Amino acid sequence: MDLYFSPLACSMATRVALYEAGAEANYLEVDSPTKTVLKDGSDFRAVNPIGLVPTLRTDEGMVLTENAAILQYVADRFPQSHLGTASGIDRTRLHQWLCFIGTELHKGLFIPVLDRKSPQESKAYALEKNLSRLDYVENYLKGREFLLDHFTVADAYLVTVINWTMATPPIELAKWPNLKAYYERLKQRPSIAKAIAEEFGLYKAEQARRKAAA
Ligand SMILES: N[C@@H](CCC(=O)N[C@@H](CS)C(=O)NCC(=O)O)C(=O)O
Repeated sequence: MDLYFSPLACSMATRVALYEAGAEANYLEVDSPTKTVLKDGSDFRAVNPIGLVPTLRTDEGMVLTENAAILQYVADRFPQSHLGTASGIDRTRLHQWLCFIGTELHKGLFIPVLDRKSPQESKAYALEKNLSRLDYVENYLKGREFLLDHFTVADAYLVTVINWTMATPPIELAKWPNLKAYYERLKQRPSIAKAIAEEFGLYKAEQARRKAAA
């Protein structure tokens, strides 16, 4: 299995899921601006024409894209890890959270605020329109350990997205104490601690490369 990723990007959720599952995988770093696979200098767009991570190549050679799909694939592929749920309403709830995180938080709130090229007006609009989505998560998490009744790939995705608050000063996590406590708690989880530590190191190396090339 090959996971194409960029350091600390949303692809980290799949890394967490693979660590949770104890799965063997090759982690192939993509330089996002140039869409180059660092290991061999190849063009990532030959694998995924829209050049987005995560992209997963399965052991059977199928190429999968989109966080929600890849995360559910990993959960199904390694059922003993209990990263997903049984079919029925629990599966629907899992799907609901993956879609919410992917659309309302990841793309609706964080990307416009994080993107250096996004105009100030877009950042302000995203904050005005979508910051309240965090109030929703805050209320939901009251008295809960996880999004569902056990750790799932949705938690791996939520922690990955909330981890970006370290680079989005207008989104002060301290304003949402239940969410902050959830994030701090899950960051101690071995799979998440390992993924953040490794990808933070790669992120710093990536920043140094960019600085040297500028
Ligand atoms: N809809 C996609 C979005 C994935 C996405 O936005 N990936 C970002 C990293 S968090 C990326 O690859 N950005 C590079 C780019 O925009 O060129 C999914 O859910 O997988």
